[in-house]
Amino acid sequence: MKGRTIFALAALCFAAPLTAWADHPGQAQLVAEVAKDTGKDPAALNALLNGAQRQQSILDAISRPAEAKPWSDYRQIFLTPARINAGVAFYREHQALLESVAKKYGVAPQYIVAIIGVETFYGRNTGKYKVLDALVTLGLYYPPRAAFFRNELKTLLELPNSQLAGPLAALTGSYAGAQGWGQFMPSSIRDFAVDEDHDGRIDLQNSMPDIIGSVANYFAKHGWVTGGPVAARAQPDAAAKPLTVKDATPQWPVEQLEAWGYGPLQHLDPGALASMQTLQGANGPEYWFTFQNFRVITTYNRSVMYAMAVNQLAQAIVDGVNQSLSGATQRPQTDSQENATR
Ligand SMILES: [Ca+2]
Repeated sequence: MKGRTIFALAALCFAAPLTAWADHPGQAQLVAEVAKDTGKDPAALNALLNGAQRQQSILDAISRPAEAKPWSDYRQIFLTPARINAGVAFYREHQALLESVAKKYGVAPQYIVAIIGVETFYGRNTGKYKVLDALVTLGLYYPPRAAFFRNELKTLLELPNSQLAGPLAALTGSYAGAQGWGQFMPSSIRDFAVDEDHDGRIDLQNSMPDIIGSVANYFAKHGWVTGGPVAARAQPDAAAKPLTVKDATPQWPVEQLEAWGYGPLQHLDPGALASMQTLQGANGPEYWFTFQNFRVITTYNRSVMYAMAVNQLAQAIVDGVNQSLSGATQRPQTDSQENATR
């Protein structure tokens, strides 16, 4: 019996390299689909996928329950002096590029800076996981989100090399497979990334014009309103009508919200469509009119706290740039409404 087991093990060891034992579940079907869509060589696709590994650390990361932090705690993660100051420095270093790209796409430059500040601390933390491992693990070994991540894996395999920051097998990113300074998923690279420096490649890791242009184009394609407001504080009166708000979609004119008891703390266009968001601040609930551009930020990450952190970081960066330029004539482009949204 013992002898036979050893023999069987030895046979397995010799046989293993000759078989397809390393295939991931669903790999053959995936390779067939990608090869059909793109004409890519199935053998090369299989080699790529066989080099990818299911990573337990990725499954652990995505399964970790999200902490339900109140806004007052969440805000402190992103609105730190270090992140604000680095954003001001980034803005000044890339001011000409930022403002020309923002103008071209009709968006506000400080929001581009704030997105990459919140996502990766201005490129310092773009992620250490292999993107292929991340998407193989979540697309093929994580049933709760398999439909989404398998599609992202397929898209990654279908992207032309000219839209990747390097060889596909070597790309790194977040545990969810997001890449570059703006943390784009493969479908966002395909649909929204741009070759802003016109070198024939899209490189969201190394080309500052491509990084900035791609975030700007993402905002523009998701409906950013040029010069439009983002968010403004409200002061509800004691009899304010309770509202059920499920997301950041603007659904009531400002004047309707005012009639229901939500007074704005600054002048707002009475006809502008707004949502009314409640956040748990350090001194109790905060009420916010939020507008279309706020909703656009939530397409990047659906969390209302995320969008508010981006909004407030953007404002803090503008304030810092203006202070550092005080006395000089050149000031960053801002919009009076946006500038008064804190
Ligand atoms: Ca480029």
